[in-house]
Parts: sequence; C-alpha cells; structure tokens
Amino acid sequence: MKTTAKATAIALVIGAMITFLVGCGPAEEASAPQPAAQEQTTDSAQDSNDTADEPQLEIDNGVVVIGMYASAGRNYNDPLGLHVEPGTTIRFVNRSGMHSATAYHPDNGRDRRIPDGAQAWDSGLMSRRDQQFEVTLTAEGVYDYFCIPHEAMGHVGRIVVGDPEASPPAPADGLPQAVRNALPSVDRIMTEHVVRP
Ligand SMILES: [Cu+2]
Repeated sequence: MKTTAKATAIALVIGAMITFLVGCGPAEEASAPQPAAQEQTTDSAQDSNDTADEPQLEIDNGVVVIGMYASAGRNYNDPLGLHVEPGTTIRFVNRSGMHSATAYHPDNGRDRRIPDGAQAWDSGLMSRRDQQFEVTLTAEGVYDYFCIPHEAMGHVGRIVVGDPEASPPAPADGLPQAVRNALPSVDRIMTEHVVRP
C-alpha cells in the first residue's frame, strides 16, 4: 500500500539520520538524504538556525530529548508527537513544573496504549529541574503516555516507533476529552515526524 511504502521510506530516512548521528559520520556521509528532523545540539543557539519551516529536534548522542514544561497554566511536552526508528532511546527532561512520563499500560493503572509485549515504563514524579528519565523503545507501533498529575488536563504524548501499522493505537473512546484533544494523529506524526505542542 502506498501509505506503508511512504512510511517505510520515512523510517529509512530517520534511520539514516540516527545512524549518521550515532556514528558521528565523516564528510562522505554528506550525500545522505536530508533528515526531516534537524539535529539541534544542546548548546547551539536557537536563532542561529534559519530553517524555521523545519521542526527542530534535540538529539544528544543519538538520544532523542523530550522536554516537559509548565508554563502559563499549561502543562505540555515538546515535542508532543514524534516518529523514531526502533531501538531509539528517548530522554524525558523536566524543564519546569512537576511531571511524569508514564506509559498507558495496566501496570500503570490504565488500558494498554503501547504495542503488545512492549515493556511498560513510568518515570515516577519528576519535580527537580533537569531531572531525567530514559526509555529505549524497540517494539514497532504507537506508544501513548501521560503525565500522572496532569493527565486530566491533556498532558500526554504520542511516539510512533517504526511502522505504526505494526500496533495502531486503541480506540480513544475511554480517554478523557482533554487527552483525546491533545493526542496528535498518527497521520500527522508520520507526515511531520516532529509535532510541536
Ligand atoms: Cu505534567
């Protein structure tokens, strides 16, 4: 199917990007396809980047960073939606406020919204600034996760690992309205790779 072929192509591009970043590849890698999500090192100035039309993704030695924020009464993750290759490590970093990154899974008191057989994860409450939690996602499919104190307000996130059709999201009927409103569609994630809040 066309969508599957496209998804595979995109996955390959992202894979090439991550391989390139992990390998710290030399100049001969320069002909590699341009990644949709551009690397932004932690200490590079935001305003030095002119590709405003391309979503920015913070990657630290191959680890993809998701910031957790509390700002002006809003609690959110940036990025909110993400597409990565299987085996990618995600690092949740508490940038402000108090949050958790908790997989929708019976182990965490919720219906399962991560691939069957994937291990449930829960950062626990992170209250210190720059407190971190890492999880490596290997099973392909769609992972939905929530913030324990702010789920009812829609503080959630979605990560697609590889092919979303390997494990599509369960129907959202039972979720709070704010969560349903907040979760970006799989189609949007596959198109944009990095969905900002
Ligand atoms: Cu939160």
